[in-house]
Amino acid sequence: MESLILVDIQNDFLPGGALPVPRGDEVIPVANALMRKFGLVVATADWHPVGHVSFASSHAGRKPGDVVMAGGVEQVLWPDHCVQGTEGAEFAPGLDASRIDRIVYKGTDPEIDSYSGFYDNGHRRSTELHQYLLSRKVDAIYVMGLATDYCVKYTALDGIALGYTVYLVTDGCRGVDVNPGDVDRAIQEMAESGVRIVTSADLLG
Ligand code: VGL
Ligand code: ZN
Repeated sequence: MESLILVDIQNDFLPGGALPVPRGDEVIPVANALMRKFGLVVATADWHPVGHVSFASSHAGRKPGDVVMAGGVEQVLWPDHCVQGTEGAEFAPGLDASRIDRIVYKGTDPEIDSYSGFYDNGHRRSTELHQYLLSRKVDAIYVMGLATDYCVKYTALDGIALGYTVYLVTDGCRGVDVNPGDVDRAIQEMAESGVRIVTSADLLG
């Protein structure tokens, strides 16, 4: 069984949002087209409590982009984003959410961040994503969404480590590129780890 995994296609990651991914809105039509081709669609949602450890505002004297230790791992600090229950945390309005079979919430632990849809950044606790995919007999996942160099990358790499066949749908992703080249390096790293790089045209054609 194959599953489409939509990573964090939420208002705060779109232009005008709290943590805007440049051209992040361009992934929405790709997601809508691909959802029609898959029998199973899972969407992850970044879902932080107020005062989350990944927010620069939670650390006195720190600003977005600074790096601190949190939960035993390095944590890049971000503007407040995807706070549980806020409009910024909702899926993009143009996303055909009626086709989503399961939503997996992540980043809910106040003390540690979670880029991957599978585990927190310290690999201490898992979300229910792996269990859910196992229960649906999924062996191949097609990953797309936001942001290429963070949540998409770590979801794809954990998928490989867990034994899935993992495809990255490149035109369905946009990245933050905090340091120019981060997106290209992320794709390179995924490819070297065994992620198969495809475009939506390969799947829709
Ligand atoms: C993400 C930074 C902070 C992402 C989430 O979805 O890639 N990036 N939280
Ligand atoms: Zn986040």
